[in-house]
Formats: sequence, C-alpha cells, structure tokens
Amino acid sequence: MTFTLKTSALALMTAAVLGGPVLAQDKVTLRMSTPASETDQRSVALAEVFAPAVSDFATYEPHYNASLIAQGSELEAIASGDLEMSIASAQELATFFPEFSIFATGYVHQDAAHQVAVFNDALMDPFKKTVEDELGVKLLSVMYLGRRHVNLRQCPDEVNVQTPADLAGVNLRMPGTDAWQFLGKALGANPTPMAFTEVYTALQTGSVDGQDNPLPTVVDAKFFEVTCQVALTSHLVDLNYIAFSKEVWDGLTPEQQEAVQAAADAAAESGRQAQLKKEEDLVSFLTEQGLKIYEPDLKAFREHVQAQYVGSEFAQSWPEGVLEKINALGN
Ligand code: KDO
Repeated sequence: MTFTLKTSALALMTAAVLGGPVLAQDKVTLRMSTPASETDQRSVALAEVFAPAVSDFATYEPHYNASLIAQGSELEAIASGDLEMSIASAQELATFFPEFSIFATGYVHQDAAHQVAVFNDALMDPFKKTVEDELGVKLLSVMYLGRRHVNLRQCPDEVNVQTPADLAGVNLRMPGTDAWQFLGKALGANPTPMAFTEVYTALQTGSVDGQDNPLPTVVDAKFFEVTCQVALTSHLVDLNYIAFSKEVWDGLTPEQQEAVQAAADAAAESGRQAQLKKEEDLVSFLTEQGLKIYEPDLKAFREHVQAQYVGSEFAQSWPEGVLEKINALGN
C-alpha cells in the first residue's frame, strides 16, 4: 500500500515536471447515447475506431439502447451539457431546424456515396453552422444507416406490397417526429409514432403491423423473429450525423480537435463499409429465417412519395436551390 502511494505520488510529480502522459483524471469524458444496440455497426465503429484514436486525451463512454437519454432527446442533452456525443438523425435536427427535413425526405439521397458527397459539399456549411451556433452541437461526420424498407408482420398473401395503395390502413411504426410521420404517410401507410426500443414488443403483440428500417437493423434488433415479410421499398437511404458538443470541442487543443475529426471520419467510413456489406449479405440470411423478401413497384413508390413532398410545409422550409444541388451530386 505504502509503496503504491509513494509510487503514484512520484509519478504525479514526474509528470508535472516533465509534462508526462495525461493522467486519467485529466481526460475529457465523452458520453455517447444512442437507441442503437452495442452490436449495431455504428456503435461498433465508434467503439473500435473512434474511441482508441482519441484515447490519449478522451475517455469514450457509450450508452446503448437509449439507457442514458431517450431517443430524440440527445441533441437537447448535448446542448444543456448533459451529454457530449450522439448519432443524430436529420429528422431530429428538423425538429429544431425544419430545413433539415430535406435530408430526411424519401428518395432524395441515392446511396452511401451520395450521402458523403452531400455532407462534404459547401451546401452543408450553412446547415452545420446553424446547428453549431444555435444548439452548440458540431456535426462531425455522416454515418450510413442504410436503405429503409417496409417490414410487416403480415405475409404477402395477406398484404402484398406492390404500390403505396397496398399500404392503406397498415399501422406502420415510424419514429416519433413529424418528419418521420410524414414519410410514413407519404408511403401510403397509417404511421404510428413509437420509440425504437419498444418496436420488438409492439410487433410481437401485434399493436403495430410493421416497421421500417434497413436490413442490418431488422437483424440486429431481431425484428425478423416477429415479422413475415420485407418489401424492399428503399424509401430512405438513411443517415446519422456524429454529433459532438461544441463546448467540449472548444476546450480541446487544435491537435486534439484534428484527432477527433479524423477519428470521427475513420469511424464513419468503417461503419459504412460494414453496413453496406451487411445489407448485401443479409437478404440470404433473412430468407433462410423464413422471411419473404421482394421488390415492389419502385417507380410507383418513388413517384407517390415525391408527389407528397411537393408543396408540403417541409418543402417550403428548404433553402432555395439546395434540392437541385443535392441531385447534382448524385448519379
Ligand atoms: C428508428 O427508430 O427506427 C431508427 O432507425 C431511427 C434512426 O434515426 C436511429 O435513431 C435508429 O433508430 C437507432 O440508432 C437504432 O438503430
């Protein structure tokens, strides 16, 4: 005991005099809250790529399954200093800044590469600046969540999803913000708001008919155990932004800021590749599990969804010319 105390006292003095390694208590703690599980590819990328890259000066502290902050309240928590990081959706940002609904609109982003091109383009600068100035949140990088599809309890002999008309009367769980609910309606369904962590039980008990998420989430959250079909609508190429407290950022040295930015970009890239691979591989896994997976009339879905946005209150909030710039960055 005495030996340990003396040793650590000596280590402290040496570190103080020689400017030695940062001690654990000097490190900044980065609490990250998400509704996602620990095995979700975005969580894995942050834990395995982001965390070690900043570990010299920061302790990454992830909280999964919305165990620290409820889904949708993370940005407020960062703004009030109760959280340092989250993976925020454009739909959540749209509750503060309606113009973000452009990135939450069906059939706007074309694929993962398009998301990256849009995020890194100058068109994003005013969006990022607004979030930084008004919410104290920095959007560091864009994470790929994947192509969202319609996943139902009913089998195709009961509900065969070919066009939006086939979703009439279907209670489709969508996350609980206006932008999500609008998308559910635009698909032709009857959207029901619900937190992600409640979806499995709701599907199991039949309090909803279905939900929409990318295939990796259907597997990770085990929705395939309580559903019968996936109609590959690809209605939203979905994303999350790595959101970081501006107050914490401002307290870092320029070298540390550079390291945080590089770590976020590397984690996003690693998560993106893992998620893309899973999307490709999981069709056969889900088919083996007995799910019926098929492609509906995509033209009918795209045209119907896009028509709902034209003239909507969301479209009215989009800054002039941004949709054209986004489209120009695609194929
Ligand atoms: C969901 O609630 O369906 C959703 O996919 C919405 C996303 O924005 C994201 O928050 C995600 O849940 C969670 O990270 C859980 O995967």
